[in-house]
Amino acid sequence: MNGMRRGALIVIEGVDRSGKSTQCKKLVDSLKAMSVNADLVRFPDRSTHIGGLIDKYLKQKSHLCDEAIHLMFTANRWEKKEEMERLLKQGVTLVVDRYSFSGIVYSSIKKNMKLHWCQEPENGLLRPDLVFLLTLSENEMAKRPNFGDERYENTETQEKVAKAFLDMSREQGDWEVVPADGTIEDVHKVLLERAVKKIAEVERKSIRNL
Ligand code: T5A
Ligand code: NA
Repeated sequence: MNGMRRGALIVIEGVDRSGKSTQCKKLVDSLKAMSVNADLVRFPDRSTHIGGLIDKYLKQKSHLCDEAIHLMFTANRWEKKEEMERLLKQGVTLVVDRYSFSGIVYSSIKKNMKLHWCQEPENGLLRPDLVFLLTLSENEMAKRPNFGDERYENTETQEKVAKAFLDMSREQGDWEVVPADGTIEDVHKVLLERAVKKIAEVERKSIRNL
């Protein structure tokens, strides 16, 4: 690779309110402060045309059947793939706020939606080098309810989501389950340490697909 080091693809997943966006932002800021070239990516990316349709759906301003919205979330990742790959090859580490695993989990917990069907359209997207799964105890989850009006923001769905994410973490390598009950700083320290290690580990490895 002629001295060219690629960036790492690092994903943060977890139930609503587990602190994903907070941690993604802090991680990018700390990496930059350490002179690591890093950037933030988030899904859904509500700024694209497809993202606008997803935003309307989440705000319950439109109805779409479960299959259609599933494929839109996936398409929202596909439309970013080339740009993400280009950045990684240029040496930029990408910290991603939700990814394919949210897509699979939130759809497959719905009635009549099969796990395999939900996984298939994600195949061929970039494979993360590291996935952090932020978990909350039931006690802490109850302290962070503050649900808004968006779809999926209810206790029943979140319990199913938490279980589905944990099931998924057992089947995958490169996943780190991180209890996120602690303070923002405590959780950040754990993520930063693991991320720095991973960035050094993958810089000469090729980029893989899901
Ligand atoms: N979805 C998403 C799909 O169905 N399919 C898909 O393919 C994808 C990608 C929107 C919805 O879309 C679904 C999943 C979602 O239901 P979103 O835009 O990521 O996805 O969701 P948001 O509502 O923006 O984010 P979350 O609700 O998931 O919250 P976060 O990002 O986990 O939490 P964060 O960082 O915003 O923090 C929440 C609050 O907790 C505090 C923060 O200050 C904030 O007030 N907090 C803490 N408090 C105490 N201790 C800590 N350690 C704390 N960390 C944060
Ligand atoms: Na978020």
